[in-house]
Amino acid sequence: SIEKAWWKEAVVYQIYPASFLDSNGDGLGDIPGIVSKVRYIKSLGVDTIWLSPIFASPQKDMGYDVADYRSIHAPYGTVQDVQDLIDQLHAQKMRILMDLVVNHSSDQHAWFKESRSSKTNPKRDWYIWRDPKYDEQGNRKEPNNWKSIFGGSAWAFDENTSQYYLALFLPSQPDLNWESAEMRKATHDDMRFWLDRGVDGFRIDSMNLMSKHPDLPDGKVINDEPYQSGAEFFASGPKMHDYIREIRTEVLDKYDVMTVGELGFTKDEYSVSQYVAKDRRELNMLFTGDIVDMDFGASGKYERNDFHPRKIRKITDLWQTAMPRFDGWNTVYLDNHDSGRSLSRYASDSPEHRAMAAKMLATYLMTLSGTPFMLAGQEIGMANLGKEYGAESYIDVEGKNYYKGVLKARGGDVSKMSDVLRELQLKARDHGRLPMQWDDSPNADFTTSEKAWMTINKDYTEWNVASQLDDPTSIMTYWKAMIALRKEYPDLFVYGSYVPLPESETGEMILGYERYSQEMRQKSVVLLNFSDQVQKVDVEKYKGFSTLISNQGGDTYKGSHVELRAFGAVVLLR
Ligand code: ISL
Repeated sequence: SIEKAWWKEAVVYQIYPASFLDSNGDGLGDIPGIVSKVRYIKSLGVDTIWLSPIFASPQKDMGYDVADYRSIHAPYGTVQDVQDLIDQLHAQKMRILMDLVVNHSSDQHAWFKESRSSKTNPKRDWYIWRDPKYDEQGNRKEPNNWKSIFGGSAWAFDENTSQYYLALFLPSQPDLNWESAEMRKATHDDMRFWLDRGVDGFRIDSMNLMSKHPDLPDGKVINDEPYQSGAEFFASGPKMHDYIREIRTEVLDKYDVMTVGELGFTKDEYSVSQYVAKDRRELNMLFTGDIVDMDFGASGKYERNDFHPRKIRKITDLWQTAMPRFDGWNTVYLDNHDSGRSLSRYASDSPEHRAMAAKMLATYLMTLSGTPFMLAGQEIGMANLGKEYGAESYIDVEGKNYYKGVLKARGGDVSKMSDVLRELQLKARDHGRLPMQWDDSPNADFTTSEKAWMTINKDYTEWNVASQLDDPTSIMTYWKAMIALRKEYPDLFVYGSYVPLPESETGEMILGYERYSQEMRQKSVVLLNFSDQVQKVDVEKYKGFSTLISNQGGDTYKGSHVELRAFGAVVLLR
């Protein structure tokens, strides 16, 4: 049987600090804004928050470029404000996770400034420096062919010392060299700085990129482009598990905390399980990425690849059954700050389906094993920016770089960009970062400034917190009920076993699964309609079950079958 733990029973609420609430009228969210909403967050039933980075940063990648891990980006507040937030959360018996961004730093970090100052600087090897290569004509070339995750070469040339440094994201985000024991020690100290202030754990950014193949070999060439992925050599390198175990024994084991690692590129279930299998004593859980990439193409995020319910069936079945086999634990999530809203991508944000679809997805998140993570705004059915927003509305560096690259390749002809715009409208990171919609007053009450730091989705006049708070039929009310059910039935929904219902029983548009508690004391059946059509499911074999919750109201049983409305969700219990 599965060992119980607070972090397995937690329900986590992700806050993107820039976009939650602006308390001082500068157009940008801030820490005091979050403090003022602690009671609101608690009222949802969630018990833990994850804060995306709030640290001192030039904000080239919205704080994922940290210049000093021990001070706070001034417009967000101060270390004292963060202490206040930690204390207020703890007073409400809630917890807080911070983002640990240590695969790379900002180029404005004191460590990098020292490192780049000379080849003999003691911190030179805290980053990854290499000599240039030269082609037959004597032209300078990068040390290898790796492609940056944000486009272009993964190497940046430094004139001062005539060497390249590795930067897998932006050139202003140099990769730290985890081979350096001194650098690792300094990073451990930074972690302790926050743990000693009461932080309850970390979401570890780009976790498995910390160990690269020591020879940094060329990536496999799969097309005629100048740069190739190289991920087979920079993800989950040979020392990855050593670094994680060292963090455990040197730092984390001295505190009662949880860790969730962001895991990219590594996909096979055995390798994945090695980070979270209990006997390995590494991390508590992972973001495996596949669930937010279901509509990405083989050649990259913005290649068209339509969502189909079969994809979520496959991924859900895979991890729900693999984790117990390896005695590991996982997360359950559909949204984060790196993509479009799941409501708009995997379900529907059209006016007639939006509320049903948002509730259906909430049902998914709250009835599976693993620790659920929701993104602020999910509780009110926040959606992507609509079709009326053009390319100029997209300000995030990832989408912008992509758009610029394609535009250049197409000779700068904007009229040829409609396919790219369509993909941005679905998947751009901007959608996951839209300011929170608090009420229908100007700027959704997110800020008193005339101009928010980014677009506020104009649908806020209808879709906002205030309008849903006291409405028994609202998305928010349903979310609260779903979270409460998870807390009421942990043996079933948190720790229970998972049995998939085959497509032959549910039809291809329905995701169905059974949950069993120990010794089968409780049994539950979850049926989720991922289509905008009515679907019928035969439930003859579930005689004696009754409806625990449903997003479609009224009686869901029609004799021997359940009739699911468009985006309907039904949970049966016995
Ligand atoms: O954003 C992505 C897809 O749109 C991912 O490829 C993402 O870059 C990757 O998952 C790593 O993400 C994390 O580290 C990045 C940062 O930009 C992301 O916001 C963060 O979640 C660099 O720190």
